[in-house]
Amino acid sequence: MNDLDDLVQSAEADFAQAATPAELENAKARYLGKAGRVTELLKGLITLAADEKKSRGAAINQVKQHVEAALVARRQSLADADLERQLQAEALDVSLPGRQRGRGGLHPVSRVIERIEAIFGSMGFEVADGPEIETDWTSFTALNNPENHPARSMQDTFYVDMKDAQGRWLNLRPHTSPMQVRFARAHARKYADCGAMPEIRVIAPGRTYRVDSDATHSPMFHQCEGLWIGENVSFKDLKVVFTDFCRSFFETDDLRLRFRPSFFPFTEPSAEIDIAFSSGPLKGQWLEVAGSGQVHPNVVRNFGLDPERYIGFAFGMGPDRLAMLRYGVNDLRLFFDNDLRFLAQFM
Ligand code: 2NM
Repeated sequence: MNDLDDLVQSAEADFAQAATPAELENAKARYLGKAGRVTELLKGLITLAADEKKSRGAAINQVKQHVEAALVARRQSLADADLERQLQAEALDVSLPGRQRGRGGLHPVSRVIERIEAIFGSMGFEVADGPEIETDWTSFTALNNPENHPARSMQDTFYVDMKDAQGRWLNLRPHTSPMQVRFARAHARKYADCGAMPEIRVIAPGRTYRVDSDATHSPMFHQCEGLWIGENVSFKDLKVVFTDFCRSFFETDDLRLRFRPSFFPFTEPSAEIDIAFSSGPLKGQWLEVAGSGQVHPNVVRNFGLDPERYIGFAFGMGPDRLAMLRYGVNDLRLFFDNDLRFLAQFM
């Protein structure tokens, strides 16, 4: 091996040793720099005779080209390695689930109420709204509760330590009927001079309050009452409307309804409405879902209407209980603890 071959091998070895671009440029200087080994060889040509200069010069140029090629190759492989390292470091696992913003959702009881509103809305019912603090008159008297009725007692109803301008005690409404009293009275007033009145068809959903607390009773609970008053509205209409509602709400025709005689001060006759599914986990079990009845003539009168002319029915149900049935929840209190681990299951 002559000195020129040795130089090429030595350069290749030095370049391979260089672990960084900076080390590589230092190694380059040792061969191709001003005082580098290839440069020194070229300088040495001066001392040679012309013919020798030509062949030796050509050989050195060959060496220079090999060294330069080795340098370029090593530069490239260092750059490749660097890129590879960078790609590894910045690698993304595109199969990981994205980080999303929490979307939130409606409370299961709110969803049930929206469902009730949509179903009754499709049957022409409006939705009433009203205050949660009511008066003795709208909560009890207008609804035909006698003065000494136990529902009026402090054991059953939350009172507010205040009276309204007419001197009536205020309470947290124990049912949503006061909204219907307000709605019916406003409706009756609106058409008072018309000689005829469009039917009242309204539901009243919302929060209600009673002194009661265990696994199936919460001091705050929800109610949704319905009212249909006209000149020719009968118990048959109640049966049709409520049967339709149950089938829509539970998304099955596979259920039976039972109207069981009962008593409420504001309706006469009155009936509890029970349903039984013909299949599924609750098959054959009678479940009480609502109270109902033909609105008492005294209540129709308190609506501002003539009970000889106007007649109809009302019903009341518990969205909380319907939510328990729909979502298979056995403790009512879970709905009101506001534990997101529980509530998030219903989004
Ligand atoms: C029920 C059961 C039966 C009811 C009565 C009225 C009104 F305003 F017409 F008097 N609204 N809701 C009613 C009737 C409520 O809840 C179990």
